[in-house]
Amino acid sequence: MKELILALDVTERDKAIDIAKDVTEYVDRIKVNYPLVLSAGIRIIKELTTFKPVIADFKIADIPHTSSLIARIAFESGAESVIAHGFVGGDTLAEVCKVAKEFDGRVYVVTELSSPGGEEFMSAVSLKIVEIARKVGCDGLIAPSTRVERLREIREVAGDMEILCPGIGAQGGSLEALRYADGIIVGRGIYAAENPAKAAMEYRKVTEGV
Ligand code: OMP
Repeated sequence: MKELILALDVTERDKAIDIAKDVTEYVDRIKVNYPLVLSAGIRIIKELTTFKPVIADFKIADIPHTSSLIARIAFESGAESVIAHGFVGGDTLAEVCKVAKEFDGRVYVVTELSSPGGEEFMSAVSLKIVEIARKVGCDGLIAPSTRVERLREIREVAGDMEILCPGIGAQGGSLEALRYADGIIVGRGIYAAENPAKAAMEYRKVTEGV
């Protein structure tokens, strides 16, 4: 069985809570990104933890000190893991991992974005990002379901590091990603569906079957 993570990119607190309530039995974790935190406030993380563990997707991408402050706020606000960009280099990743350890938290590192633009710059260095994330001791990687062949290469370098794949549904990514990933991240395919619970249940069936 693989993990199903809801990317809750809505911009209203009440809507976020309603959707979380509706889908909670089908998803393993909830990922919160800037659209929700900037509109509902950082307290939304704690609120959502009453349903499922929350990943704070702040795509941390700054100098080590600033990045460590961001990670600390995320963990103090109740997040169980954070997402950082890998292109910032090993010094920033090491600082973020240090903070995560204090909270027993996890750090996921973006290898290359799942969107077409991810191929313009990030593809060229994503395998190196995997090596650095691994060396520094980060827990997992975010890798594209939209480029399965690249995902396979990332898995080869990643060894047994956890890999989570966004892009399925709205971005046209392939469920074939589940061959190499430990879990999938689905946003609009669930929260923008006419019936989010039903959509989540369908994705659950798929992730359960592999
Ligand atoms: P949907 O495209 O609506 O399913 O949402 C995908 C979610 O995954 C969004 O929250 C994105 O910010 C996130 N994401 C990507 O889509 N592509 C990536 O390469 C990395 C992420 C991420 O780090 O979660």
